[in-house]
Amino acid sequence: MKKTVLITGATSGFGEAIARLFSKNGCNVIITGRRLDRLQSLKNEINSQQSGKAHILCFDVRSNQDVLDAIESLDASWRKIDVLVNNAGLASGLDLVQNGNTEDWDKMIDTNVKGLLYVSKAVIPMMIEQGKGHIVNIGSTAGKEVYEKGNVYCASKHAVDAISKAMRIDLLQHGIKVTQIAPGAAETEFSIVRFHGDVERAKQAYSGYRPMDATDIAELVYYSTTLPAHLCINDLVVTSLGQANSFYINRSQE
Ligand code: NDP
Ligand code: 8X3
Repeated sequence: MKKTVLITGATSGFGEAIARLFSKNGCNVIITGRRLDRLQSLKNEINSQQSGKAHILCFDVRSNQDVLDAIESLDASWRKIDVLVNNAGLASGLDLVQNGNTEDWDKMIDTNVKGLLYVSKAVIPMMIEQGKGHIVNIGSTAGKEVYEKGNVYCASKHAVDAISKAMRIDLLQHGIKVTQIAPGAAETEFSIVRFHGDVERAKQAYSGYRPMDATDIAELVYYSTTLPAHLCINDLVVTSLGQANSFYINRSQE
């Protein structure tokens, strides 16, 4: 029986790479995000090239009603979700707290924290009914440390850290695994979004060292979900060789 994997934020970066890797390995993937054109081209690619199949759910994780409607729309062949990857998220802006833009704050908290909770709440009852499942939350080193101007993004990822620990406790009785993967810097569209479309500024975040890329994170998500049934990676912090933590990056390749 093929596994079914629901990935939020599959239109770009980590989520897109995760969808490709799981479908390549024979899993059926439910790919989600707000950009329907990207979801459609990823679905076409997966359905024509990979052994797993793709199904699209296009919704904004910030709307609880849209999340519920999307999950409710799944027919029986897609409702047995084995793995949920809570990946959709963003940083918006990089400002001192006293200069922060409250629209940026709302976006980060509503997406990274409330969105993750809404999707989880919609999917968990299916996993409880099955008596198994695996939730992988994409946190960040920003959920382990706080850096200058990171304020609200760091707070949102500290919330993911806390929610992951709490979910593991609450779901223990149901045999549902909960893993947090907390990456450092990886080159995706993340910094372009953080800097509101400023591509040059985004590039500078990765200058002088080799950051991780989306396929690195996909490999770790896949690894953590293919361990023996009795094992669960609780928390996995990962950076590239050039990064020690949020503060120390060896940019000597400038
Ligand atoms: P990208 O910007 O490349 O991808 C972000 C994904 O999230 C997109 O598919 C986007 O889809 C989706 N998304 C954003 N907002 C929403 C929303 N409101 N509703 C639904 N989907 C949404 O960034 P990454 O791949 O790098 O980021 C993925 C996750 O990894 C995020 O949670 C991020 O915080 C985390 N992370 C990233 C790191 C990095 O250095 N890149 C390091 C540590 C953690 P769409 O716009 O189509 O809705
Ligand atoms: C993304 C990594 O260092 O920008 O979560 O916080 S960082």
